[in-house]
Amino acid sequence: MIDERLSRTTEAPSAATVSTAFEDAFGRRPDGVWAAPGRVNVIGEHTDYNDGFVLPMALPQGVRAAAARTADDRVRVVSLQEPGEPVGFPVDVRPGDVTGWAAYVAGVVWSLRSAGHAVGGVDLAVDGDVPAGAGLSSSAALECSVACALNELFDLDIAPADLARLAQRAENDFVGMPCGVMDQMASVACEEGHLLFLDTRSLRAERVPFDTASHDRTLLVIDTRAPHRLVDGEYARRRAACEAAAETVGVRALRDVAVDDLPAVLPRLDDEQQRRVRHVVTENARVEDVVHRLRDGDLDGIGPLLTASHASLRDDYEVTVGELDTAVEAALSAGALGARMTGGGFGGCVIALVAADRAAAVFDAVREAFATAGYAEPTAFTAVPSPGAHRVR
Ligand code: GAF
Repeated sequence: MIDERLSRTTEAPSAATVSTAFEDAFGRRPDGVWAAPGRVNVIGEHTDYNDGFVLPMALPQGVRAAAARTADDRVRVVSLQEPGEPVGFPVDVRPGDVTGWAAYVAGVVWSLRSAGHAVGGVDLAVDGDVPAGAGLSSSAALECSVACALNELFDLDIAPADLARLAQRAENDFVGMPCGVMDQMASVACEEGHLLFLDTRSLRAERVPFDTASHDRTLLVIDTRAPHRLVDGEYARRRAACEAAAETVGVRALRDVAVDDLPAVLPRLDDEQQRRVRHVVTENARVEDVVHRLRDGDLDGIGPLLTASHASLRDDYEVTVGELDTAVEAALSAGALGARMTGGGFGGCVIALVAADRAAAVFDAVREAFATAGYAEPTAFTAVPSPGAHRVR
């Protein structure tokens, strides 16, 4: 039995609410409503921009976008999370023209049009319930809800993986965040009840069943509410170190280095690169190990691999902060089978695999440890693998 405090605190943004917001802003009904989810990554962190493996699942939380074509060549967008007049821009918007939250929307319009897709004028209303800044991919959910809406409204017929790449390009080249493709692929390609085992080089995906309830287990997501610190600069720096190391080693990407290659490869790199490379290479191996165990029905067996991933992110990749380490340690001390930070790091969330009847006790232990350390009060919810992006109405 799950403690009530750990069930979702917010109602899913409803199609009716976002449709009403659209009608209030634009004085007519939308042509349709599309939904795209946020995600948690079960394992495979900072591997996607190294052409490696990831294993995310979609969350029930996400963004809904109500949209309708217009006769002119302008885009207007309102957000229920950012009350105010619609943000407007021409369809031939360019990087730098729009900043703030609407840049994620403008970036998708720019990215699709830059790839030759005939996107015309459109009105949009968006509503989301992915906590912003928690590392649960609220930006990818926004990008992908808009990308799906444009794809259908303008009959573009873009395949999901291509849509994810275009949304990633919006974030890389319009917003200026050099992310990999995991979050956008998770948003468009995840399926209910499954993890997405994704090869980020080929974008080949396998859906791996993930039914924690049938094992009396729960995946607890603990939001440390630690403010993201230095995220953009540090993320870009990690990425650059990996790319430089790949060049030194003479491989296309670190994905091409195996664990057995490490003794020969590491001495050729500087100290910082050695640590980064060791993380990426061992993390890819852990993802494959987790997938093998899940295919064999060994859910508890993934626990130590999750914990090892956290240690590697803390010691070698250096993207954790005190709140993340404290949450993991407290969860493990209270009996979690495994725990790790999820997402880019420097704040955000921890996931913990726990016996279902221990979920509340594990969360209480984290709260107590946070109170002792003088950290802000964390929040938590239990996550189930939810559907990827789809049209709601
Ligand atoms: C962020 C990025 F957006 C992803 O592409 C990925 O690199 C992740 O950090 C780390 O695994 O969510």
